[in-house]
Amino acid sequence: MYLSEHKKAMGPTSACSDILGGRIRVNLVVSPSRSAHRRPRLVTRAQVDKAEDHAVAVIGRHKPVYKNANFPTDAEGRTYHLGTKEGEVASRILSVGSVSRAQLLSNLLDPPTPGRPLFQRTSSRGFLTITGRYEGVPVSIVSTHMGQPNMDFVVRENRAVIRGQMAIVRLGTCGAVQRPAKLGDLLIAAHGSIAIRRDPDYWTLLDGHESLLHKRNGASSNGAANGTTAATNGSSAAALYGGFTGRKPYVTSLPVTANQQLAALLAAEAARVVGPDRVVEGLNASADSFYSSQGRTGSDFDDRNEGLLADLVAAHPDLVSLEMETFQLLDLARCSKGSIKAIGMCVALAERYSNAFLEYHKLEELEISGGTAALRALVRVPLDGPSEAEADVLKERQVQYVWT
Ligand code: R1P
Repeated sequence: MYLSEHKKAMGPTSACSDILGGRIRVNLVVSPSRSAHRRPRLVTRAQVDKAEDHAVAVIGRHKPVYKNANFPTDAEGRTYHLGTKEGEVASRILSVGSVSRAQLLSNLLDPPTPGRPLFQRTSSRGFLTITGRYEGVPVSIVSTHMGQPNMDFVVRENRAVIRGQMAIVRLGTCGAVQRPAKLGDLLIAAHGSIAIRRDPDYWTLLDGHESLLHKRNGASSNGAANGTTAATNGSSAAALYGGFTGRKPYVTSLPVTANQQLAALLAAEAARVVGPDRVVEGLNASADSFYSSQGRTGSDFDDRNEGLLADLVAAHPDLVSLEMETFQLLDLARCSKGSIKAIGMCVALAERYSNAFLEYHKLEELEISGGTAALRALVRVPLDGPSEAEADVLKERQVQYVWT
């Protein structure tokens, strides 16, 4: 469903936010109390294809035919998870976590021309892509959802449908790990990002979990169930798999760097929007869990993470933010053979050192501030266009661009 229709369906709902003297109307939330006829219509993919007005969501398992198992695309060239094709995604992408943030920030785009609404597509996996222009330059806003695997889909599948160099800015939310980062600040991963991973082998070796060894030793299922097979205790596992000494429950990677040109542009634009005292540049850490590998403690699981945050800060004095996607973005950009410039910036939603959490009603304005800075940086960063050979191929294929 296009945005204008989305707004019609939602009705004039939520708050207006003032930013930079401009008034931005935000239509975000479908209240559960709204009458059924106002809720977005759910249709099957077959109905979407026939419908004149695109639907807000796609349900069901009907999928087109995919032929290439190595990198599946359908007959139209649409990618498997994001569902977009060449011409629908701009080379400058703002990646945000949630669908509602993507919809909110689409209000910052140049107003669409009459009869030509912003391009919007929701894939069967729930990835939303909105394409339009910002300050006249084509940009896309993509909801990336949570975690490194989802960022992997977004970077790789967008790379596949865009020719020439790309720029990707992530605008997320995060925990502020230490001062000077504080609630509501914009934290920029200018020093790059490390990854933090919970290492399940730590528990395997510690507790002597047996399944792996049973398989190796050819144990019968009965033996495995009864734990009677030889060499199935933790020390045997440790002997086989490298020993327990020095093993830690959480593994951190070396840092990957961010694009410094984009980082400088983003820092300057963020300072212009919110003021320099509310922008902090430093190192980010992306964890593979919101809980254990971000040092959140609880009694339901044996997580052994009580000292994790202190260890991270001691090892990385410039660490400012803790979230779940930036590392994957920077890592893929680093491996993109020079074809992707990337940076991450997050609104500090929590202070991990004081345990404070931002009042949620303040988030929307901060998202708009961060989104404004990110879009400004995105349209200013220089990018190489497609090579001559690629341009020829595009011409031959007569690709239609949704922003023209
Ligand atoms: C966890 O609540 C989610 O919020 C943060 C984390 O990285 C994770 O995705 O970012 P987003 O607000 O962009 O989703």
